[in-house]
Amino acid sequence: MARIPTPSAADKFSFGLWTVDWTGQDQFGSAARPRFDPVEVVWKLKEIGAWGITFHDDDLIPFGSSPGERDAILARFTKALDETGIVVEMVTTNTFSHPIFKDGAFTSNDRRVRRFGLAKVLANVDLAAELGAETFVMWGGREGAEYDTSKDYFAALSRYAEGIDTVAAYIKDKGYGLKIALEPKPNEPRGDILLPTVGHALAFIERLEHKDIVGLNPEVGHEQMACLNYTAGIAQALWAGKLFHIDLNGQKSIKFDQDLVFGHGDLLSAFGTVDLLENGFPGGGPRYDGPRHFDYKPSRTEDPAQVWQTAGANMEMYLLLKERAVAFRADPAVREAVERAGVTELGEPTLAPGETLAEFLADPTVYRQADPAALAERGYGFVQLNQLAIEFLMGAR
Ligand code: GLT
Ligand code: MN
Ligand code: MN
Repeated sequence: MARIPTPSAADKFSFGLWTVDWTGQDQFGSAARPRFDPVEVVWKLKEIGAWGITFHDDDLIPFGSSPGERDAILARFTKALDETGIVVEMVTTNTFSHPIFKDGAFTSNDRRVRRFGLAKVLANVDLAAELGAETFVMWGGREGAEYDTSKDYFAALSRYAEGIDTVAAYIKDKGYGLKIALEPKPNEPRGDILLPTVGHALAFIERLEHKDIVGLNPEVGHEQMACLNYTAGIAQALWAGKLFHIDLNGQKSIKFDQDLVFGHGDLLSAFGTVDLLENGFPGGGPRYDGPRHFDYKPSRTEDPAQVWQTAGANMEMYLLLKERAVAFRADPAVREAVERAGVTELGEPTLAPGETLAEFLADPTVYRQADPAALAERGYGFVQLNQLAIEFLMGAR
């Protein structure tokens, strides 16, 4: 008997309009499906149990639309939002499709392009605020280079910071409740993209004037394209107080950005991610309570009806993993293995309460008289703990 969980608005699942609406056009082939009407997408998302929708300015309002066309599109769209209760939780800007942005927007070598890009982003900030979004994602897919000789990286980072700070200052000036979430990616479409990983982006944010409202939107596949651990990445973003949003999807190893259904790539890593999102750090700490946002692409092989099955698959994968991760943490055998592994011991500060560095250095038992062989004796049992996790994941427990 299959036990398939049913998503509801309380799960806070959201989808990019560009995800379900992807026509399958890629580097090697033309569109394999027609586009949906955005109003139909809103109703379909409601039907399958999603809570929110996100979009790029151009996904909804085609580039070059007249003000009249823009208003008509927005009127129909917001009517569907009102009727369904679907929320616009995040808005982002397309600064990568039009050939204007072939060398980037905020970091194009051409200052006229940088000014055009900045104005496009600011106009979209107004739209995001108008629709009640909480997060403004910025993915700089064209901010980068193919050739080191083509880019002054110092100047590029300075212009990038100038751009983000200008947008943040505008948000504050207008009194909008928006937060900016930068989305790292190592490469594709550029040969190398600036802010390639969570770590690079966190370090970049620290240099910003308005860093208080700038955080991250890490994507599963983007970290995995760089051979990095997504769960560890979002953990560090949480530790830094910067996990503002997430893009969930699937990726199988280091290759082009696959944007598979969440859990259809590295399933064990997805389990770790859901465990962190739903159960938090084992010893407590900051939690992520934002949207569970999917940024995937329904494979080109799927027909329009199957697109909605793929969207449902993301939510189903998440809920199944959630159920497994919650059961895992509640199990007495797991708690015992966690204890044995010393996972909870790590929460204890290394220096004793009130212990000075001088006292620490003066204690001979710590180092000079310590018995390295005895310290090396301990077995941690990490493999058994991991085996338990997999047994839960596979439904054996
Ligand atoms: C693009 C990219 C995604 C980003 C989107 C936001 S656009 O599809 O591949 O990872 O999240 O700009
Ligand atoms: Mn991606
Ligand atoms: Mn993404």
